[in-house]
Amino acid sequence: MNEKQRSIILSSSSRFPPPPGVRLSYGTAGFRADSLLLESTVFRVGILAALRSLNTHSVIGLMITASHNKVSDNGIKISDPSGGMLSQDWEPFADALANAPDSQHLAQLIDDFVKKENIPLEEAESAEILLGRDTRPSGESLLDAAKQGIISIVGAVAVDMGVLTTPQLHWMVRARNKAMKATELDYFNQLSSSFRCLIDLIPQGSAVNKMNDNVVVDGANGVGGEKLEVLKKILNGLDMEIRNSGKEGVLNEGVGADYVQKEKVAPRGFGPADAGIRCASLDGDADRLVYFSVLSNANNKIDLVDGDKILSLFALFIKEQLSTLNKNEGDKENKCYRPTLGVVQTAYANGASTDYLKQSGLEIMFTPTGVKYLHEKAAEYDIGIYFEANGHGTILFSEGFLHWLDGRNSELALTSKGSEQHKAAMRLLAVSKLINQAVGDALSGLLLVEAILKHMGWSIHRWNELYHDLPSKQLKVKVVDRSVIVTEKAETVVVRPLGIQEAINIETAKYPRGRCFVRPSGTEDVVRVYAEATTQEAADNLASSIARLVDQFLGFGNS
Ligand code: G16
Repeated sequence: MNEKQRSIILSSSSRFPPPPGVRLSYGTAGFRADSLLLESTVFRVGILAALRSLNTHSVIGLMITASHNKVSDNGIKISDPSGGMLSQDWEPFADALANAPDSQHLAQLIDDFVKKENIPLEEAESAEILLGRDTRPSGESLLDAAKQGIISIVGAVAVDMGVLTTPQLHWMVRARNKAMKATELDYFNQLSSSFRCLIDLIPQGSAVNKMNDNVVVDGANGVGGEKLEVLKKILNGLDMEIRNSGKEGVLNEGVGADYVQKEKVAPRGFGPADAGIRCASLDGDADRLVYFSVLSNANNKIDLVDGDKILSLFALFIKEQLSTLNKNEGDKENKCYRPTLGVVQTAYANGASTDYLKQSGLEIMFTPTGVKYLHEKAAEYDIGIYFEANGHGTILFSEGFLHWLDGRNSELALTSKGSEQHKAAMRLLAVSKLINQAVGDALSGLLLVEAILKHMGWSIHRWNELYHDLPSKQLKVKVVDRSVIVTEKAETVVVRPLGIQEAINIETAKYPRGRCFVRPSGTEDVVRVYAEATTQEAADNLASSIARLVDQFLGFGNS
């Protein structure tokens, strides 16, 4: 790098010194920590984004959010040109940048990386980074740190897109790089028009009216609630009430998808009066979605309809449309395209969901936790549906399949307009526009769930009856150093520290249909424990005994 560039980096980075004695690592979805520790990291990720933009000749996105974490935390997620998460190849560089001890080391790291990757620095190339933030109070100053990092690279421009959901920012990055309309209004218009299209295609005379039309949404007191209020104004065909939209309560405190899914209780603002109503919950940056219905006679207890069931609903619908589309077509060339259809889950998927999907004839793949892994796997199919049980997921359509589908749709419009086959083609096209192709998106996911339930004429109870979840329990254990745990086989086996997996196996074998795994969180400073068994009591006991084991092996000895 030339002297001018070097001196800009040296002088700007000296204003953002790293906090002493703190080591941050790029986790499940970027960097996350107490917001007071993050300025330097966010500044440096700004530099990384500018280099990534130069390297890919594309627009990159930076989202200031800590998603489901508490309001005093913050973090930064990076969107690659495709709208997906930062390429995993760059994660070690992100780690090294975040932990460079001073400006000199930082400049040297950048210089070495630029040379190694052949990044066209100082070659009159321009870089553009879209910036978004959630509603956290620390967001504005961190966004400023990101901007300073970006403009430390000569030729790089930062564009502040304001307060957004994470999936909106990823959608915009993808749209910009595909030369498509990419404003927030374009996003809302695409969602509302494709939703309307699905509603208009609902079969006449089906049980449509039998279901309750109203959905009540918990906005986690975050950006998702705010954005839903905007979307609601232009939506036609959905009766939606939004609670916890952030005007009063605290972000993610007793509200939101993570709380509802992990605690299996109703969020604040919901109670027995809501029994029987279809309810949904978003997380703090609106990239997760779960449904629930409040039970009438129990203390805030709910029937949880989690990401696994959303996946099952989507998979059923897609399969049904594909089989209608290919009906009577035999193997006629060009008319009948049998796309590869696959679903992707993690070890957190309830065993009953996996059994159900297998029985439905679907191909299932498993990856470690983190959408970066699931998304990559799902992209291997013509239609790849991925969901984490926590409600993060989407449906990916390959370019090749969409190209064929577009052509088939035009052909059917000429030869058999309005036929069942034609409608199936139109529905699949509408789904591909409604569901976010960049990343899991609670807003677009919610609209798709609502459209499919209307199409099927299903209540939330009918949907929940697809299969019965095995009782499960999740716990968090505070340990001295969570990075000591190393797992493999999609996080189902601990290989380090030695001996812990054997102890887990012995404990798990005591429970009929028992299943259990532990893994270090990539967003919180804890080790997570998941247990499943045939009764709730057994799942609770198994989780507690494994949590004790984790504590014995690597804890503070405080179980
Ligand atoms: C992020 C990731 C998700 C992951 C979650 C929890 O979600 O995007 O894929 O499931 O973290 O990760 P961990 O168990 O490692 O803490 P979010 O919604 O918090 O950004």
